Amino acid sequence: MIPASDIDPFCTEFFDDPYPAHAVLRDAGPVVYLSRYDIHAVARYDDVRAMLMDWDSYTSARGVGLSDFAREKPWRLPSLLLETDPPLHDRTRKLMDKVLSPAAIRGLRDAFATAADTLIDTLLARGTFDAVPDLAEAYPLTVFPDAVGMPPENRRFLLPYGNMVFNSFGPRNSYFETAVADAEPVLAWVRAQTRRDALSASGFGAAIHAAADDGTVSEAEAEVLVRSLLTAGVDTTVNGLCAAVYCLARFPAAFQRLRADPSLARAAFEEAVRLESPVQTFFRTTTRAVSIGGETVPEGTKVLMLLGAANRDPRRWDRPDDYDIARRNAGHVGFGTGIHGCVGAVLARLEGEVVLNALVRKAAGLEIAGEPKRRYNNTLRGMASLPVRIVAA
Ligand code: OVM
Repeated sequence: MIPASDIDPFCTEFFDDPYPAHAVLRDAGPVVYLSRYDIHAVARYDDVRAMLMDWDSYTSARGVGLSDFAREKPWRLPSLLLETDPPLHDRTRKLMDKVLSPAAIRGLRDAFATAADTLIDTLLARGTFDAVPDLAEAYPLTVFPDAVGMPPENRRFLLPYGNMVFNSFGPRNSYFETAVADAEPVLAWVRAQTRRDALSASGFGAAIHAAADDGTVSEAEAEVLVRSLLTAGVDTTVNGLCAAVYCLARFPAAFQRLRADPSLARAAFEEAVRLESPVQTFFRTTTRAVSIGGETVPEGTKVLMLLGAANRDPRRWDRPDDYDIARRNAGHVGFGTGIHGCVGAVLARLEGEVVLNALVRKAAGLEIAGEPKRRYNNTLRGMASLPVRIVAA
């Protein structure tokens, strides 16, 4: 018997404090039927991980949101990475793996570190600032579009665009509708940024378009792959950086430990991604009857993977709710895993590392200086405002 629950994982109360509901869903069984949406959900670490690894039983090509592309017309032109299966997926993924390879990202390190130092110096001079717009958004909005090869104008337009797409993976609720209305004015601009002639000759964008020359992808496909970068490359790292600042502010011992050894910056960012899981959920659709923990789920079923719940599953993690920058957190699913595991993770980790490294080298402490305000999104966990104070070391 698959247990049923009327928990709504896409409502304000859930977003405000998802953790009690995560525990209920994990404890109910390996798979739970969510009656509100007529979907199934998986919240335990082992089962989420097994689903991520089994792309053949759990397709992405029917959409990784609530909507089933076999039954509903896709809301946007599907992504050539996220919303595909092998073999199409492997052709585009191979290209993106090359464009975002560790070697390519290594070449960005100095510029990214300099930008982080400059930003933290500016924030130190102010003392009190809002860590969301002034740090978590400001940093990716400079370094990432630079790396893609975008012009300097209108980069903030990427935020409402990403907010819309990440909302679109959930139900057509008021968060989605509001996000669509907010993004409408920037849609034409984003589209235009994906064209070859909009992008500088160096950068990820040009590297993707160069693959159109040898026929690896078509020009139209290259534009859709650049769209993936612009969609998935900003809001995710914004919420990752926000998560890290929020963790370090709430766990002052971790901040001091990091200050004593800034080489832990990479681990500190990783642990924030585990604990806060900026990308909370994705769906898969079963391609056959599957067994989850001994329960049979029929073909054509939408299954919600609660990455955030898996990353705090006490079956897998000791003191799961502690921010412990020294823990062995390899294997967390904050970046997913398997063939769809985050293609930009190397870049995201570089951003997290250099920002936290600059912060703890230059600041003696970090504290919350006002009421944090959550930003509600059907997929992303993050904040609209996080007032903080830092003082120079
Ligand atoms: C894409 C895409 C969009 C949103 C998220 C994502 C986390 C990918 O268009 O490929 O991965």
